[in-house]
Amino acid sequence: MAEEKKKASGAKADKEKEKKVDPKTVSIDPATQQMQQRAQDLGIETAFDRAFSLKPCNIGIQGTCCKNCGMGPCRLPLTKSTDVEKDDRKGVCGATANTVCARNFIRMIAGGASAHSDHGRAVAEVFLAAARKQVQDYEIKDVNKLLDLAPWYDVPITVEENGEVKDRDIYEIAEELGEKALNEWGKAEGELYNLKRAPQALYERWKKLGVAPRNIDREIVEIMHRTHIGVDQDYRHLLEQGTRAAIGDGWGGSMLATDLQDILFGMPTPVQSEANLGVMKKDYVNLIVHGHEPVLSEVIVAVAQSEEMVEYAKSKGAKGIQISGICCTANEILQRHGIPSAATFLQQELAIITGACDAMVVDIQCIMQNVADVAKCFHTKVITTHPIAKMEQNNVIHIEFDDHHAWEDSKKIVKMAIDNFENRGAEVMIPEQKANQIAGFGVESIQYHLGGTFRGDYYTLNDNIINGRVRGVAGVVGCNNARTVHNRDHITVVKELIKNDVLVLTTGCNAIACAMEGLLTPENAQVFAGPGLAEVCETVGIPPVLHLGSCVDNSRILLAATEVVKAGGLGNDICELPVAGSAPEWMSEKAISIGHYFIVSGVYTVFGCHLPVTGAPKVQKHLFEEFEKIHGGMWDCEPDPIKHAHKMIDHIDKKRRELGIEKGRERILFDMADRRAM
Ligand code: XCC
Ligand code: SF4
Repeated sequence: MAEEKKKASGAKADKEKEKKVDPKTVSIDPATQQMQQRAQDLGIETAFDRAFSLKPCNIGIQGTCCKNCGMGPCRLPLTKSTDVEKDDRKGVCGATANTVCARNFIRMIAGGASAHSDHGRAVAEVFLAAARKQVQDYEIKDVNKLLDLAPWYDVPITVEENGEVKDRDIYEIAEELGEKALNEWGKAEGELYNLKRAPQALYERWKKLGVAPRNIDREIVEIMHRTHIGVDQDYRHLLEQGTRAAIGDGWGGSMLATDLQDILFGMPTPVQSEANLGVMKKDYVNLIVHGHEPVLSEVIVAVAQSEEMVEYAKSKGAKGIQISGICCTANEILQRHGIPSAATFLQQELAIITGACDAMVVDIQCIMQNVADVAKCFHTKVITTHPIAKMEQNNVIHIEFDDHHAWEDSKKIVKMAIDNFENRGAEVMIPEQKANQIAGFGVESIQYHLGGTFRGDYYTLNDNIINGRVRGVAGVVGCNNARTVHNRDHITVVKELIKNDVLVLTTGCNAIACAMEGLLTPENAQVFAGPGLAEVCETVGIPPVLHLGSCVDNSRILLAATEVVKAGGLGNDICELPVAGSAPEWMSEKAISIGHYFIVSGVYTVFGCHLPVTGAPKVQKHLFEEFEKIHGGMWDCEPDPIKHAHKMIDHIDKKRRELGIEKGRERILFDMADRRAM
């Protein structure tokens, strides 16, 4: 009997094992489906398979599992029998579910803020070295941006000599700026310089609430301290510290990363390119750069485009070198050089499964460890380059990148990819799919396209918001998440927004998803945008979805919103604007930090999938409702992408009513109906 039972359950287990995810269901993108099918045919496992077989922990998902000390983990699920009124769930130390949940939440903020900010710090270090002319391969490229930024840091751009005012030496300005910038991470006194770049009302609110970050690192460290057993045990007070660290990310580390990268590598301007796995080329050496810091990828791009390397590739039988990007490295080299984007976060393993990836060069963040296992089935070389990020698998090569020999190191890497071209074994299968995209918008280029005649402000944009052609503006950003259909929620949310005349600003993997679906071309405004937005896009020649860069470039969205405030007519603060934020397929801690700094900058922000706060209703209520009165913006979560978009639109309409500009929109719609009737 026991034997039989065992046999039966064994058979059941075998059957379970055989059950595989249907490749057609993992993504809305045919290229992704095709490569997932190929992976299964070849017996290679991907994140889609693991998400299918590995169920998420149902207590962790509520945010109520604590493992902050050795007496735990203490699991405090909210169940049907929990009496929410007199909620008596407690860990061994007595921490309530609220405390546990808030601690976990702000630890996610700490993780995200530290990732962005450490990236920013690395850029600041290279920046300072370049200003001091201690590195050969970096220089001050964008002098105008340098001169724009310097005054915010109290760095003079002129000098007085014998009573005469003269321009100050560029490298001298850069050095002083670099020193002050680097000091932002750990300065002993004062507050971050960038805070004053926010609208005055917002800055004053932060001061009044006492949440203005003192420096970038300290607020993150303080999160770790406060969440240690037995320190801060009031969820509102804990979340307040999350707010400090998140502002230190958005207006600190991330903004510094963006600004200094722009000065070092050039300010993005609209460029044309392509996106999706189809950008890889069969007869070319395919070198993929994946990760986040452009300090490395900028030089790799330059090296790979050098005649010497192209000739070398040809000598090895290739037609040339095709570089492409994954994740935010893709966005960085796209916005400055028009290099095509090969893949979103969830397609990284699939890029190797094409059999055509000769080298995947990675640095930090969002790199799946499994790329090394997939690479074992092909000839692909996986090369780690960052001093803080290695992989345990023995097929991974570590070539540590040093800014002082950037060119040499990059050459070594590019050569390795070229030398590997002839080792291609398995049949190459590159999906056909790729789409055109225009990317590389920045605060400055939006000003150029949507500014008034005087170009000093966002006049045209504001005017079109007031007259109702543009209903509002949404920042839709963030990752892919294997727990939902790849790209489906991104695309559904964005399409629904533009259909309803909401101009979308995008970054991160949402930007890559939009590019893959053709939403980043001006022509497609006519196809997907509502009549008002389409008209504006046509007049000024922009896509209905503007690609603003990588995830640290979400700081551009904050500054664009600030420009809208400054241009006038739409209130005095970001929280008064008809705008909303969204991360339909978020997964990383960085997304939580971004969401939080959007919200405490006054932007109502909706996340897709789930948010790990559902196990502590009071914490959720605080973030979703009470936050609005404190910060002007609040969290929300809505997994259904259509409802998700409409929550944003409803908020935009509420703000329009509060501003008294809802009439403009009624008139526009009326006119349009009229014109159509004619
Ligand atoms: Fe990573 Fe920046 Fe998320 Fe994409 S969007 S999965 S964080 S690459 Ni930033
Ligand atoms: Fe449990 Fe408290 Fe330790 Fe957390 S800190 S694991 S709730 S005893």
